[in-house]
Amino acid sequence: MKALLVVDVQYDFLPGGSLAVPDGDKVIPVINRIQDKFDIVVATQDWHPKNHGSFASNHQGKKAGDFVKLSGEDQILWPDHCVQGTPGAQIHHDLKRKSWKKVFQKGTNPVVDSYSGFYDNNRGEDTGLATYLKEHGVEEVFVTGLAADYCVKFTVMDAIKEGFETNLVEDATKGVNLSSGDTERAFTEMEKAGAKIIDSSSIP
Ligand code: VGL
Ligand code: ZN
Repeated sequence: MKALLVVDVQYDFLPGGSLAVPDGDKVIPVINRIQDKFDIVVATQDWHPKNHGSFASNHQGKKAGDFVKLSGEDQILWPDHCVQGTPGAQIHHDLKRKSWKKVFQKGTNPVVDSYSGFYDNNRGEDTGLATYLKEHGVEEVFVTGLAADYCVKFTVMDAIKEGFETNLVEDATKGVNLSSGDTERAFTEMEKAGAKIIDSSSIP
């Protein structure tokens, strides 16, 4: 069984959003075009409480891009984004969601960030995604969505660790590129870890 994972295609990560990924909206038609090719489609949703420790606004004198220690780990600070229940946290309405089986929310613990759709950054909390996919007989995953250099990369890395044959659909992801070249470096890292980087046109 093959599953398509749609990572964090939410208004705050799209042009006009608070943590906009340049050209992030370009992934939407690609995802819509390929999703019928999969046995299962699931999505992730960044879903933070307002007091989340990854928000610069929750640290006196800090701004987005600065670092703090959060539960003992280095944490880069972001603008407020994907606050539970706000319009920016919604998944973009142009995505065709009728066949989606489940949306896995992450980032709900205020003291730990959670880039991966599987586990939080300390690997303490589990969203249930790995168990869900295994229970449904999934052996191979195709990862799409935002952002290539954060949540998509971490999701790909955990998918590999969980034993899934893992593909990154290159034309269905875009990166934030806080530092120029971050997305290219993320692609190299994912490939080295064992992911296959593919174009959507090669999906049978
Ligand atoms: C993401 C930064 C903070 C992402 C989520 O979806 O890539 N990036 N939270
Ligand atoms: Zn976030």
